[in-house]
Amino acid sequence: MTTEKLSYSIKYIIIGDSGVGKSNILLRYSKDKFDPNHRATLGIEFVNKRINFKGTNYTIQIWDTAGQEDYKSITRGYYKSSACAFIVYDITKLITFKNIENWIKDCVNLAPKNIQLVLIGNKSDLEENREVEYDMGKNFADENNMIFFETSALTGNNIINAFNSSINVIHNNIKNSFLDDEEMANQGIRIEKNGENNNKINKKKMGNKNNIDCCKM
Ligand SMILES: Nc1nc2c(ncn2[C@@H]2O[C@H](COP(=O)(O)OP(=O)(O)OP(=O)(O)O)[C@@H](O)[C@H]2O)c(=O)[nH]1
Ligand SMILES: [Mg+2]
Repeated sequence: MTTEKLSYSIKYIIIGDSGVGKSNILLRYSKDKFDPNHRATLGIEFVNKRINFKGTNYTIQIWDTAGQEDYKSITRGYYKSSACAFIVYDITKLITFKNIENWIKDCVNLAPKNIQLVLIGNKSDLEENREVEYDMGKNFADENNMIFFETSALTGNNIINAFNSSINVIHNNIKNSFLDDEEMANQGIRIEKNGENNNKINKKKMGNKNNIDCCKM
């Protein structure tokens, strides 16, 4: 029997239309910051955030994708081996909610079948411009087995809750041994021993401040 303390690396992907606030959700979660300008993500970027959740160490490796159509051929390559997908719309733009179905189709076609889906209605601070009612998001999420939160990357509302509730599902799956090693690997969950991260790609071009690594691809 091993006495090594295991930790886990979990791959997340954030998808959704351009401008819904994907990069700012990640910025808020990883650095507790907000960028008022829309600097469209070009291709794909990732951030590693290390956390302790219920006594277990996790590296949450979050891949932030470009929402712009031009980059789809690049970003589609990053769905595989993801344990969790955040699918984001903007509560002030109905079209971004309507497009959620297309983003789910991409997940069904490209991601592992047991991927945990999280539906995020972002920009909840802009109540006066709301086009998508809370219940529309909640009902859609319930029908499609998704976790649901309305968030604001601007105020930080519900950002940590959204990550923690998805980590909780994955944590329970791991701790209750619902997944064997192969299923974990297929779902982007990597076991790390003594804090060693074996993924060579992650070590490329990484900064390392405050438990955060990041990289532009
Ligand atoms: N009021 C408000 N504005 C937000 C919020 N989140 C993002 N924004 C703004 O919306 C714009 C787009 O945000 P981004 O995070 O760049 O959007 P994105 O989804 O990453 O866009 P792409 O990289 O092009 O796919 C920026 O001007 C942000 O400052 C929010 O919660 N509230
Ligand atoms: Mg972006």
